[in-house]
Amino acid sequence: MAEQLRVGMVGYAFMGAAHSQAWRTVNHAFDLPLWARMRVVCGRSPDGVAAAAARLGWESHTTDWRSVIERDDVDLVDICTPGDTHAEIALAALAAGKHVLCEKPLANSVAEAREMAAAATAAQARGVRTMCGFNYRRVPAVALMRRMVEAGRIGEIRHVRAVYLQDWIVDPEFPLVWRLRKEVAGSGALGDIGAHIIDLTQFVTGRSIRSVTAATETFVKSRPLPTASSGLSASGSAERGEVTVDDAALFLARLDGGAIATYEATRFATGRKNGLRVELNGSLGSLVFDFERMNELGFYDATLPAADQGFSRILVTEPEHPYMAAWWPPGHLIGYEHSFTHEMRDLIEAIGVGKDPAPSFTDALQVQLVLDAVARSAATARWTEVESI
Ligand code: SOE
Repeated sequence: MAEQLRVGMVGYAFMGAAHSQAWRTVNHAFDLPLWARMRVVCGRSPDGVAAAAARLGWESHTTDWRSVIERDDVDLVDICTPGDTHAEIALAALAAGKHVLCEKPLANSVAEAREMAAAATAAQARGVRTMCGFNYRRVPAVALMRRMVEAGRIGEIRHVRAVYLQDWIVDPEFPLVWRLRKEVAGSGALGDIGAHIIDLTQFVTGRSIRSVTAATETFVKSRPLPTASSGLSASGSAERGEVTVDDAALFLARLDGGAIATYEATRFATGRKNGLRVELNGSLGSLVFDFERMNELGFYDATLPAADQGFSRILVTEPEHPYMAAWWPPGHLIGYEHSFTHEMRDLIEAIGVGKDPAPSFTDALQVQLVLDAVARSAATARWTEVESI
């Protein structure tokens, strides 16, 4: 058996469950230089984390995240907590020489993200690796989209059109969970799902957002305080609290290279459950990714004879397609959870061969700078430049 990569995970809700599935699966799907071992999971509730360890497959459990970092049988700390704890945990882990995988967005502020990126860069010299968990990069159809853009298949990109549409808080009586509190989440739809489409569009185009003009809205101003919550569901009490984050964020953007873009991130798109869609229009064609049809990539090839032109649908299940050789014969589809398995594949391989995985904490800092520019623009109703790294 390959050398072990011993993992300690902090947090065990939705992302913790998705990461656990990936740690359990990755070495059974891919031949990798290291074998992931699920040593310890950490959570605030003694009973909750004990049940999570049993359910998710962790060898031990604790309620003290610092003990995870102090253990000499943990090589990598996987941070699956709300954003208000990312910086403290990541900085402590890096100082202890642990590799770090941190869920998105990297932090709740630019200042924290800068500190984390600087610490990660310094740690690289000690062979310590970091990655931020923008999992949608690892959907095969998204990775293929990037490959086709890089190959020039759609020419010069003129338009980027990205939406991330959810509706889990349309009910005004849905409780005030942590994702709706600025002091915990940093922002609302903007940082939670807007971060995904910012990273994804910069990844597939290879271009960075340079300036934005934005509008945000909070439709429901107060909600019942939660009595219990898990993932995206919760139950409420009679007492109410103020919603301190955006319910929706819409912005226009200019990317380097000349493309102009539209972005929409909202949790009030009634009927849309996890509606992530990106369309690129170029001088030679277009590409469309729709998460609700995540095994397909839409392609319009304007170099064909006019009579042959039309949006085709590439079924992204061939062994030649990114990640797919590890799974099933052509035509057999994969799911949301595979994006996390692919994320762990790339992280383990990078650590095993001694290179820095992507997206780095510096890549994630750039996303944080875009989030900050959107928030500043929404507050001033002006076009706003994205600060430099
Ligand atoms: C809630 O909006 C959420 O769980 C996000 O936090 C995840 O990043 C996204 O992948 C699914 O929806």
